[in-house]
Amino acid sequence: MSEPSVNEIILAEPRGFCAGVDRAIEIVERAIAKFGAPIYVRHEIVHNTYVVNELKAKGAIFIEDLADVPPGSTLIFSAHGVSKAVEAEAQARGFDVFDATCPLVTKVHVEVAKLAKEGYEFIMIGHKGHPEVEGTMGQLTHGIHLVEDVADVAKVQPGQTEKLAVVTQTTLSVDDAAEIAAAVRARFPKVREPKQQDICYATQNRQDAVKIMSPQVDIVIVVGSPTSSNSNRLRELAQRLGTESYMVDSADELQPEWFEGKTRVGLTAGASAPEVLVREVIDRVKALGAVSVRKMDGIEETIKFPLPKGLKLEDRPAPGHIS
Ligand code: 0CJ
Ligand code: F3S
Repeated sequence: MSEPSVNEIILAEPRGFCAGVDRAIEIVERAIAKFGAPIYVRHEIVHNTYVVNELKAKGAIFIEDLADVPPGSTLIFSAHGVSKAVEAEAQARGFDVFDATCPLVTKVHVEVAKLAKEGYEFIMIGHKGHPEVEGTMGQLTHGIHLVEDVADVAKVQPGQTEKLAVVTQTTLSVDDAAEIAAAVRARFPKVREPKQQDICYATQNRQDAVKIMSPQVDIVIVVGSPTSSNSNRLRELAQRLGTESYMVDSADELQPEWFEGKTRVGLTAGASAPEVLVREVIDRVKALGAVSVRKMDGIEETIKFPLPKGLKLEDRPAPGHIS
């Protein structure tokens, strides 16, 4: 067995937290600061073990079923969004609700509601069972059909084909989604597509960075949790580009044998993975011999989303509201 030979770490740019994740975490932290613990959160606020554990320690309680939330509680919806049914149940139970749904997911929800009123049915491209897909599909009671891959496009059976629109999950593989959308277009030539794709800027930018980085390195490490769609897509992309690639939830998961015979290590992080974990991975890879850390050139992200009303340290909103 050869000795680890790592020499350089190349950091993808951009990587890690996006504006929607920053906002979602800040909503939970501000709610705890303003109203006191416990604050209930429906689903992991973002798909990251470290973030969730930190917020648990501060007083957040993560639940899936609203029946587990005591009456009179403050409840936060995760960044992935919720269905109309979940929204209605939260209102019926009288919780103080703060909505941490990423505004770019809400934009998709709004588009679905608007076109549905005009008589459209939808083909949704996404991963079955993912909370964002459940939330977006759950904007309607019927007329929204999920396709996960090109094979599904041949099988989907909309009620009509005159008014059909495509929507997607925000965190898909850009290339896979384009291929599936092309298959939808081929089968339903009149299909309406979003003016701007639903895949968000953060997903696009992190995948673009991996495309530039992968050919320059011998191994790619992605920091992200197993449940994180966008993080999984980064690992998969590097692997497809021919670079051995691993995803780790923390530095402890790094295996020294991965680095044997590798000189340059590419490092990136999903949109829900904090920079502190990237720093820990850097330290661990340095211990394997890396002497330099180089940041790639890349797009600078300046987008920032406003917080919901009622969390700007003003008056407490009335019970039963959704902000
Ligand atoms: O769905 C979203 C609005 C993305 C949230 C941030 O990433 P993450 O890892 O929590 O969620 P995905 O599984 O959707 O990537
Ligand atoms: Fe929003 Fe995209 Fe981040 S949808 S939460 S900006 S990954």
